[in-house]
Amino acid sequence: MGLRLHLGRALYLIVLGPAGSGKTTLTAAFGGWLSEAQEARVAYVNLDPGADVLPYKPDVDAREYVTVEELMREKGLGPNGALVESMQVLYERRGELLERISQLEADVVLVDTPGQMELFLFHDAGPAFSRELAKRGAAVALVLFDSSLARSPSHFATLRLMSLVVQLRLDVPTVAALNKGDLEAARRAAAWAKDPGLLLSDLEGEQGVISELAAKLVEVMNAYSVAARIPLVSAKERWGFQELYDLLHEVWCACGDLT
Ligand SMILES: Nc1nc2c(ncn2[C@@H]2O[C@H](COP(=O)(O)OP(=O)(O)O)[C@@H](O)[C@H]2O)c(=O)[nH]1
Ligand SMILES: [Mg+2]
Repeated sequence: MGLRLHLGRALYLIVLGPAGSGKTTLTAAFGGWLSEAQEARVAYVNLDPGADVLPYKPDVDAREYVTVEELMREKGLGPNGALVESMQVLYERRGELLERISQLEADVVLVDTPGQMELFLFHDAGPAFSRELAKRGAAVALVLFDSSLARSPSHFATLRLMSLVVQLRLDVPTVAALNKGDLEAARRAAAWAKDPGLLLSDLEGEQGVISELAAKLVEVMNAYSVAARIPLVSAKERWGFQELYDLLHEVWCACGDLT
């Protein structure tokens, strides 16, 4: 089908989310779906220097430049110190990495990020990569949440808030998705994602200042999010991808028009 023909340039999809939300699993699964169902040319970038075994074959891999393991061994750092240091190394070598990323012959470049989202987000590395990718193509951030962890309406609202933080830090259009939709515990989060009205009425049913704050936040998020819809997906069982794709398509076509 040739997405690139339609778009005129590559889509860089930066996959973020809290540790264990399924970034790496989704990168592999969604990449496979894009190449099969959409006949897209897909490339993979791993920006997680702490990754062990990956379920996809990275075309560009941060671990060629630095690994958390070697920093711990060679510099005697603890795990957190090594993670922070590894972000610094990626930041300093971003020119080389970005050069290689720009050379990829792909319609969609999936960018997997460190297990611990805050490392990438709050270090200069994250914004530097997103800014540079946005110059080279259409850059969109995809924030994944583990839907089984959003059990109360206010907790669900804080997840939404996180995607707004990502948008503020990375300065690219940001789309949220609920992952692990196959789990029984995902049901309630799925219902709130589908129906913002239900979320607001359930928030009203919650007690205290937190629920009031959360209700206000939902209003703000609805006003500022590029995409209010939150698709439910399962990276493990590989479903929900068409809905996710449609949403991304809307967003990247809009950002294509703006530049
Ligand atoms: N049930 C279920 N588990 C998932 C799904 N996606 C990822 N996982 C599991 O969640 C854990 C963390 O996944 P991973 O992709 O490594 O998360 P990351 O830290 O965000 O990269 C692994 O055990 C995955 O098998 C999903 O859609 N459903
Ligand atoms: Mg990962």
